[in-house]
Amino acid sequence: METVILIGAILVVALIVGVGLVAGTRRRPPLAPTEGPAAPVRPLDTVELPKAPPTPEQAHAPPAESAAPPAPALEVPEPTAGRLVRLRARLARSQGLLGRSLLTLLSRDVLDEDAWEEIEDTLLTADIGVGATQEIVDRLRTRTKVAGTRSLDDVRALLREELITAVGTADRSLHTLPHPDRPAVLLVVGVNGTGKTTTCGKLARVLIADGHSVLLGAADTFRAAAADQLQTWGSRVGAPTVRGPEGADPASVAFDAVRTGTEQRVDTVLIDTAGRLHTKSGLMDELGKLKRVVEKQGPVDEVLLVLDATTGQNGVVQARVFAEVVDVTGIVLTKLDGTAKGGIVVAVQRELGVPVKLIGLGEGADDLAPFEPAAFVEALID
Ligand SMILES: Nc1nc2c(ncn2[C@@H]2O[C@H](COP(=O)(O)OP(=O)(O)OP(=O)(O)O)[C@@H](O)[C@H]2O)c(=O)[nH]1
Ligand SMILES: [Mg+2]
Repeated sequence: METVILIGAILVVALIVGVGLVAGTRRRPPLAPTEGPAAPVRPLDTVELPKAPPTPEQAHAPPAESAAPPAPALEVPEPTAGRLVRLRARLARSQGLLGRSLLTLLSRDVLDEDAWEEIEDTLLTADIGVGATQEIVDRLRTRTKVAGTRSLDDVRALLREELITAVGTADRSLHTLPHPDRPAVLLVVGVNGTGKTTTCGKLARVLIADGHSVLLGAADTFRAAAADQLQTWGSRVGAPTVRGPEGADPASVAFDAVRTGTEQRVDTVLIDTAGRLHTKSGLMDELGKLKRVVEKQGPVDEVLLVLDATTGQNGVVQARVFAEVVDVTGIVLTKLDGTAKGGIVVAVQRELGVPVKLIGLGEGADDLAPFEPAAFVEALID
C-alpha cells in the first residue's frame, strides 16, 4: 500500500513539473536579444520603430505617398532647349494672321495714310497697345521712306527688326539655382484659371529635365482638389508636394514648403497659390502676407505672374495690381496656342517693365517654353 502511495506521489510531482516546464517555454518572448547567435536577424526596414510625433511638414505631407504601392515609372520630360522652335506651329496657328496682314499692307506699292491707318489698326487689334503701336508705326514710316522700293523680303526683314525691338531685350533668365544654404523659391500667382497649377507642373518638369531637384508647395488651400492637381503633376516626374489640410493658412503651407525644401536640400521650391481676382483686396492682402511669411527664410527669387493671353488688355490691368502687391519678376503668358493675340507680350512688358519669361502653348505636359523674342517674332511673320 505504501508503495502504491509513493508511486502515486511521484507521478503527481512529475506531472506538475512537466506542466510547469511547458508553460515556462510558452512565456518566453520570441527572438529575445539574449537568445544568442542562432536567433534570426530581421531586416531593418521591417522593424517597427516607435513613432516620433509628426513634424509640421510630415503633418502636411500626403499620407498616401509613403503607404502607396510602388510608384509607377517616372516620366522623362522633353529637353527644354529649342522648345519654342518646336512649338512654333502652335503659335503660328493663331498669330500668323497678324504677320500676314502686316506684310500684305507694307508691301503695297503706295503707302498712303489709309494704309498706315490700317497698319495701326492691325497692331492695335493684336493687343500690342497704343504706345507701342505708335512707336512701331512711326519707325516703319521713317524706314520705308528711306528704303524706297520694297520687296516682300525687305518688308519682312524690316518688320522682324521692328517687332523684335518692340518685344525688347530684357533679361529673361529664370532664377532657379539654389543658394548655398537654401533652395531657390519661386512663387506662382495670378487670377483664377489662368494656368498657375499647370505652369507649376510644367515648370517642375522643365527643371527636372535640366537636372534640378524640385519640391512643390500647394499653397492653394481653398480646395483639396487644387493640391491633388499639383501633386499629380509632381508625382509624374518625382517632385514631392508639401500640402496642408483644406482651408489651412496658405502662408503657413508655403513657409513649410520652403523649410522642408531647405532641410531636404532641394534646388528649387515652386509654390502654387490660389487664383484670386485682382479686384478683391482681402485676397490680394493675403497674397502679400504669404510672400512676407515665406521671406522670413530668405528672399523669394521669382514671383511669376501667370496671365491668360486670351484675356487681352485685361491682363495688363491684372498685372498692374499684382505687381503692386508682390513685386512681380516675370510673366508667364499662357494659352498663346488659342485665339490669343501675341501682341499682349509687348503691351504687358511695357506696362510693367517686367519681362515675359515663359509662354504656355498648350495643355500638354511639355507645352511650356522659355520666351525667345526672335523665335517668337519669326513665328508671327514667316
Ligand atoms: N490651351 C492651353 N490651355 C492651358 C494652358 N495652360 C493652362 N491651360 C489650361 O487652363 C486650365 C486651367 O489651368 P490651371 O492650371 O488649373 O489654372 P489655375 O490658374 O491653377 O486655376 P485656379 O487654381 O483655379 O485659379 C486647364 O484646363 C489647363 O489645361 C496653355 O498654355 N494652353
Ligand atoms: Mg490652380
